[in-house]
Amino acid sequence: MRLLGQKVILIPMRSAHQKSMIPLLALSPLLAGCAQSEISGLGFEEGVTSVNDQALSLWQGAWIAAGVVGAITLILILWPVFFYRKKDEGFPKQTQYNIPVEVAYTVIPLIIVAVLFYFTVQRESKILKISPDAQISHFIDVVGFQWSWQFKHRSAGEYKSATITGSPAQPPTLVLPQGERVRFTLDANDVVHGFWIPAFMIQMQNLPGVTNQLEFTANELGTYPGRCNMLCGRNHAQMLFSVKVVTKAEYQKYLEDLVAEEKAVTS
Ligand SMILES: [Cu+2]
Repeated sequence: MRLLGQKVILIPMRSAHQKSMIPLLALSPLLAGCAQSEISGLGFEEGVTSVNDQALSLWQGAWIAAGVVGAITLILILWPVFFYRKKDEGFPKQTQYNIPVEVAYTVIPLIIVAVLFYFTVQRESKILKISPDAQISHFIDVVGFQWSWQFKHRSAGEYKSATITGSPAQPPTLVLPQGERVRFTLDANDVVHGFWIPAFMIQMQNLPGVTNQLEFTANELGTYPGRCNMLCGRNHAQMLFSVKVVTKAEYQKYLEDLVAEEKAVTS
């Protein structure tokens, strides 16, 4: 179409309905990847391990507390913006040395930190509790080294130990039995590493010369990514591993195969 010598391109107008659909459509691929439980768990699922059972409500509570504090702060910022706009050129009334206000903004953050601290310590002490050996089904040593992991499965029936050692080229898999309590003993050969399984809401450091211990039960079958989360050197980013939760029978079979492999190599 030409109007006064200029070419005019007609662009069809989108209806209001179409416009309102755009953000929803943009979000749908993101939301489609999330299970309902992941949304309510703010990125984490309930019941995946015994640690999730303790840590998830702390995670949700901290976000709710942060949301409430954020909303109150936003209201306090917007309130003067809308209701106390500049009305004249006069210098506004000054309220410095207002003791009640200064006491309030000192005491309120202290209370928030104290409440978060209390619940964190309470959950952490439950998560880090070490049970009597008789209540533990399996013992696994986790050794971090530059730049991979070694998992040594101990006290598995008649097997003394079965070991899997990874490399940056071949990241190892940590196989765990579903529903059985496992005690992990964490060590490092060289520098500090961080044993981290994000979906299980756990991370604990592997320290040279110090032995750390952690126990949990993996409850959901599946494969989960694991990482080192301490910057431990040039190839830190390659310190990947997988965690595979299998049935008890599959775990026993896995140990048998691992022992057979070790025997074949050493004989
Ligand atoms: Cu590392």
